[in-house]
Amino acid sequence: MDWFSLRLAEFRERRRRRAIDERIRHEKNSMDSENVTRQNFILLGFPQSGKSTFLKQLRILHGGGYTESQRREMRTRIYQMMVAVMKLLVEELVKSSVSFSDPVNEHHRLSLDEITVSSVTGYHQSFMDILISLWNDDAIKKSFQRQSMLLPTSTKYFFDNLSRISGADYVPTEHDVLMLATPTTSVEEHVFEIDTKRYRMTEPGGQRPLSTNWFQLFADVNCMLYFVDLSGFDQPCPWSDHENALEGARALFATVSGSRWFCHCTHLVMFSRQDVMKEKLLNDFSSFQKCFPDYTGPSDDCQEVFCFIQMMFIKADASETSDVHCVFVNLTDTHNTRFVFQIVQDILRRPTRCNCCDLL
Ligand SMILES: Nc1nc2c(ncn2[C@@H]2O[C@H](COP(=O)(O)OP(=O)(O)OP(=O)(O)O)[C@@H](O)[C@H]2O)c(=O)[nH]1
Ligand SMILES: [Mg+2]
Repeated sequence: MDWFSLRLAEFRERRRRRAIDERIRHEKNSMDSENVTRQNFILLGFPQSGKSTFLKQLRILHGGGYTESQRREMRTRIYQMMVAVMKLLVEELVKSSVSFSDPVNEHHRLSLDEITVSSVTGYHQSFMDILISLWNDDAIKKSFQRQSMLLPTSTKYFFDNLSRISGADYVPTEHDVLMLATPTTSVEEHVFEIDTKRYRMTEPGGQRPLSTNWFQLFADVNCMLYFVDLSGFDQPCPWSDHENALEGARALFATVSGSRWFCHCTHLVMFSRQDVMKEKLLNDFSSFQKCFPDYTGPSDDCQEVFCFIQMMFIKADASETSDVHCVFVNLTDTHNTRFVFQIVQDILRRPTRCNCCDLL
């Protein structure tokens, strides 16, 4: 980056911080005058751990939800994700020199090659036909099984719903919105007013969790919501060769929980993808014991496994003064999230410190 660009970036950063500062001051003044209780949450955790999905749920539950036109606008992102995934599946097939079960798909493969993800800007019957034909091919299904660990978790959901999605009049449902991964690239802030409380939720997406650039966001935080994808126990950690993703999430939690920005607020660990983890354990897809040799219980006993994980995180909490609580949730289930959010509200009402699990 040259000198001018650096100065410009610094200037923008200063302006942004001033704006955040101003907004916090303004909010504080207006709340003081309105006699409203304020709760400031910061949402942290590995990418894809469910932070935005939780915010989407709160919007559905307490923020008016998504209008039909807002949902319709999300169609393109869904089509683009499906085209990107199909390209990966086809590429893997070609690399391993496997032929399609239906020879017509060789022709579709060439057509798909010509489509770039960014060129998909809306509905086209022709590319829907290509997707349907390829997805119905046994060779692609096998490619999907081999690659499933590397693909976004909701991929199967969208392809299983292809006949609905491929309709010209398709409008994503609220559940589709929840299932669609939307990586957060900048700081996102949402305010929800529930009864006489105002909840300000900040997700510093795409930022290193402790970047000092964002210290303004951490001022005045009552509660750190730390999201952990439970189903990562059998997957590699993106930035460590000797840990799995669950161990990596615990290590990051140990760091953020001890930081001076958060050591005095309530720590709430939200264990997401409880549903996916249960499926893996109950169907014997993965052995928890193999991934965590210290665990001595049965691998298919979800309650035992959840207790073990919960203790791992409670022990990892590095703050001496804050409360730490754990909740387990399926964030794609609105009912379950409503229940869990009530527990979160309850926890924040409690005056005393305790380390406990509030929902298994
Ligand atoms: N089945 C299931 N899927 C979940 C759950 N929580 C999140 N997901 C899915 O996980 C994907 C990623 O979720 P996000 O909420 O975008 O993750 P994030 O933490 O905001 O990710 P970044 O913004 O990239 O940091 C989405 O496709 C969600 O549907 C859960 O509890 N169960
Ligand atoms: Mg996000």
